[in-house]
Amino acid sequence: MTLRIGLIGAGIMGSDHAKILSRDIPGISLHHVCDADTARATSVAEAYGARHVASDPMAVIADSAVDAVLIASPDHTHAALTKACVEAGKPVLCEKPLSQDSAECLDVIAAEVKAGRRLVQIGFMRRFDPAYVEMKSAFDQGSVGPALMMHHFHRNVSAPPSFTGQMAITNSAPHEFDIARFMLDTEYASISVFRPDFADSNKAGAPVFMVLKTIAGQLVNVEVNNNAAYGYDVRGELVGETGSIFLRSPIASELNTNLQSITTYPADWRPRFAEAYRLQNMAWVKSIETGKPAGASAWDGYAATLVAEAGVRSLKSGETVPVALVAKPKLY
Ligand code: ISE
Repeated sequence: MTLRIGLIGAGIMGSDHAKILSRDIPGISLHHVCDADTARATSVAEAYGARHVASDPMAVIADSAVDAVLIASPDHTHAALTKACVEAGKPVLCEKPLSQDSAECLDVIAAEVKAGRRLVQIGFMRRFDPAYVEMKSAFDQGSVGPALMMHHFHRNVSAPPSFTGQMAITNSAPHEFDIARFMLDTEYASISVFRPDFADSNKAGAPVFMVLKTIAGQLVNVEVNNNAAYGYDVRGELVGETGSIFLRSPIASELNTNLQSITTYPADWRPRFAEAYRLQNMAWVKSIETGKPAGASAWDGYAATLVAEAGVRSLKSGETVPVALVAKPKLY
């Protein structure tokens, strides 16, 4: 059986997903590609063998030949499109964040609860990244004892042109919010957000430094710097009572020359997390075949968005903002 995929959004991530699905994942075909820019949709459709092109995402969701949908359109469209997929009974992999508004996430959750089955996977691909997987397995085996702290830094060369307002907190940081709660298997109690005094806060993706407390009392700090200039760089460390687990980026080679050792940085997240995306998309397709959900759920999407929302409030008020989730539905 071939699983026919509808792709909504044919920009940077949409075309990358089309490539991964067509090149690396057996048993699927790209059937329908949608983008507001039909030339862009056509070029992705032609490159990866999709027969149908649309500019209206609802046409993809309604297409009876589409078995499952991958959403990689702009952030503000994610929740409504994900909800439409759930209402159409179609499995959906939605890029992060599920929304920048936690109320919209709750709408998606309500739709999924009504459907009575898990249909939504959120693209928190780091859960599949071999380095984070190793960190989790070492931690779960008790190698460093109970967790005390987690450090994260997340740097991009420059903020994409689509970045506005507080997207360092609402678009980039949700990866960190998700991976730390996944790693520590807990939720957050509060967040405080700081910005260096001399940073131009009008600049899209202006740097932020956040300190979160989990309900178990652990501390999590996150630096997001979307204009770091030198390369794409994500690191982390989980500090336990008897040791620490440091996250290393995969390095293929190291050049030793002129009394130096040189490694290179990727220009953005795609090479760094290429394997994570591949494994995530594979797990998604497998979860549709087996009916067993994989990866981050709509609930996880809501949890990350709720923290981001509290983070934006903290940045504006200068106060520590509590985070209080609604009761978790049994479905999750
Ligand atoms: C981007 O949207 C991503 O998801 C990347 O993984 C992240 O590193 C980047 O900061 C985001 O803007």
